[in-house]
Amino acid sequence: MSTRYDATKLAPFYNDVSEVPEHLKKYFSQRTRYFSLYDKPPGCLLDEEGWYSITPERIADQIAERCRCDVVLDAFCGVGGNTIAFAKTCERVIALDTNPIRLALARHNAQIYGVADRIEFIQADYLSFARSYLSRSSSSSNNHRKIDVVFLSPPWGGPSYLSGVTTHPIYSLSSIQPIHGKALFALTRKITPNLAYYLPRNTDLSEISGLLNGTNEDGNTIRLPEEQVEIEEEWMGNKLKALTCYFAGLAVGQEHLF
Ligand code: MGP
Repeated sequence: MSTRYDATKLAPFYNDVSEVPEHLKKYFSQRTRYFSLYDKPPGCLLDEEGWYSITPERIADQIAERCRCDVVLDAFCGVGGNTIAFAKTCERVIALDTNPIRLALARHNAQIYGVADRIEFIQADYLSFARSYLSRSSSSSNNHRKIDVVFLSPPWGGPSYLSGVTTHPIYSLSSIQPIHGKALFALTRKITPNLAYYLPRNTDLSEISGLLNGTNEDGNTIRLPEEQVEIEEEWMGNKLKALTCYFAGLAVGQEHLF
């Protein structure tokens, strides 16, 4: 790898399980599922949040295939699992994260995969980015760049998302960070209707279908004519890992809405 951008001092690279903190060991044992090139020198790097929230590569590749387009926005890029996959199927990837270290790790990992030059890494809070993007688009500025697809893989509130607060561990979109998952959806739909939303496997399905019955803060309805949401279960072997929800032109049978 060319060392145009070296992040090796920003996070430890673990060679052996004995070096890994106890609470990260279960994730380390899945390292090559996260990054098949984990060991390729100088080695993929993950911070703690990266270890527990990265999308396994096979799932990320499948999502990226479904999101094939010119410009995709990865709103919460983390250490780059999805961003790298998008760079294989899309012309251009805009990758946002609020955390500069995580962004540096994502760029480092993208270099290992040889795709960094297709990605624009931006240190930004997605909510501010979205609002400023929308205000620029309403002023119809010429240098406004169209975003075709937005991918949302926000923080779910930590690795305890499965435990729930009741005897029925159903996950509610109200636990999504940094704002209610419904509000995050409504804001994003103003950028593009074509969005993919990566959610916990125990998410309340009625909340997901209810996303299409909401209104934006400006009172506009969110649903396109006859639109439905497609929910894809992401399995690895016999384990269900997560759900990906496809909206508008990303859902099978709704390509005309793209
Ligand atoms: P998991 O169930 O916490 O881990 O996460 P594991 O070890 O795969 O599951 P186990 O049941 O085998 O023990 C499953 C997947 O959910 C992870 O691989 C991530 O892709 C995703 N994920 C987990 N968390 C806590 C988050 C999160 O906060 N945000 C996002 N976007 N994805 C997450």
